[in-house]
Formats: sequence, C-alpha cells, structure tokens
Amino acid sequence: MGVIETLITERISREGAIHFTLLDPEKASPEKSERISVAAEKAGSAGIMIGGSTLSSIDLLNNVIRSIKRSVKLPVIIFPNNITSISPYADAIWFMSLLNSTNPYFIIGAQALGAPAIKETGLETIPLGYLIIGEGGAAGFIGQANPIPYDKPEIAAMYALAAQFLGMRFVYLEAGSGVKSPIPPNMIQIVKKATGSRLVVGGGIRAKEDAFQSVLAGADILVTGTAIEDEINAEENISKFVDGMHSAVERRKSG
Ligand code: 1GP
Repeated sequence: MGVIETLITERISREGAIHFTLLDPEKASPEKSERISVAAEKAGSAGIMIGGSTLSSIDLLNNVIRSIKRSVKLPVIIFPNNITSISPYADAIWFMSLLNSTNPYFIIGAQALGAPAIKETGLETIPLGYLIIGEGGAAGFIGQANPIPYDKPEIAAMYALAAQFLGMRFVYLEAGSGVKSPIPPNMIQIVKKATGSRLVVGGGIRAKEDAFQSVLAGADILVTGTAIEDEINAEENISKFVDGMHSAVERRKSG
C-alpha cells in the first residue's frame, strides 16, 4: 500500500467515512479548480479527485492539478477516463477497471496501455473496481457499460465481491455524474455486507440527506462533483455533505 492509500484508509478508520471533491478539468479551469479546492479543504473534504468522462487534453489536466497543488495540502487523485489521464503532478491515480463494461478496452485494455507510462511517472496506483449503476450518465455511455439496475443490488454485490477477490481494495458504485437520483441506500447496504473492499459512492448526490443516507448505508468515501461545479456556495455545499456524513457516522455508532 502506498502513502496516499495508507493516508486515506487511516482517515476512514479514524473518522468512519470521508468526502472527496470531484473536479472535471473540462468544466473547471485551473483557476476555478484552485478556488473550489481551497473551499473543499476548508469544508472538510479529505481529497480532490480529478477527471471527466470526455477529457482528452493532457495539458489541461496537468494545469488543473498544478494549480490545485499550489494552494491545498489535500491529496490529489486522478480519476482516469482513458490513457490520456496520466499526470506526474498528482499524488496518486485510481487504477480502475470498469468491471461491467461490454468492451474489454475499459476492463483491461486501457490499463495495460497506460501502465508503463504510470510506472515512469512514479504515480501511486490505488486498485479500484468501478461499477456503473442505473442511468450511468456520460461514464456509462463512454465506458460502454451494461449498467446494473437500481433494483438489483444482489448483482452489484456479486461484482463487488469478485472485485475484492481480484485484489481491488476499493469498489466504486457509480450512478453517473449529474444523474437524477443517487445509488439507493439499500444497494449500498447489500454491497457493503457482501464485500470487504472499501466502498466509494457517487453520482447524483445533491442534498445533505443523500450524503447522510449513503454513509449510513455503508459508504466509506462519498464523492460529489456537480453540486459545486458552478462554484456558487462551494464551501457551504461541501460542508453540507460533510455534516450529513458526520451525522451518519454518529448514527452508525449509536445504532
Ligand atoms: C461522478 O460520482 C461522481 O463520477 C460524482 O457525481 O457529479 O453527480 O456529484 P456528481
């Protein structure tokens, strides 16, 4: 386990759950990303994830990461969509496989193509099984996923368990950026029971209650992006998710 993964897992153990802020370089310029990251750090977010389903400019990715690193101490983790998402300026990269893609390129092809470049940069890799659930948004479309229906949590649990057996220490339940409704808490709960991997949950989380329910159900890492994209009240919005998350952790302890 590398430095960043150790830091993340220790923080999850200490705090019960953590929040990550997702920034898409195609939607947030380097300056805007820097301002949102400062707000995220103040609001109690534990890390910044950088990525977007249609991102292809390495320059843009590098510039966004460099400006964030100038202003915040939070770890910056790449959330790659393809082999163009490799930057030496980040702290780590989710080394992820879209397990329910219908195209082997997104399961192992891109990973093999990108692996030598990642090794050269010295980037820390964190193994992640990525599952597209429900609507799936742009990630589902681009990744040619066969999305798991919201009312079939047992299928998500099977995939999550397989991911764990393959050595993936994190599993991401992805509803898709900007979707109408987040992953159902019932699904999170069933997946959590089935797997020993850390559970990342994101897509469509807008309200404090969504954060509360997701964490109460068992999310270890909560990811939000769209809610802060327009930059208006970014700090307030992230605080809202962090508060919801903390209340859920307290409720878990008492229940
Ligand atoms: C997308 O899960 C993330 O990859 C975050 O989704 O933009 O809907 O918060 P939102």
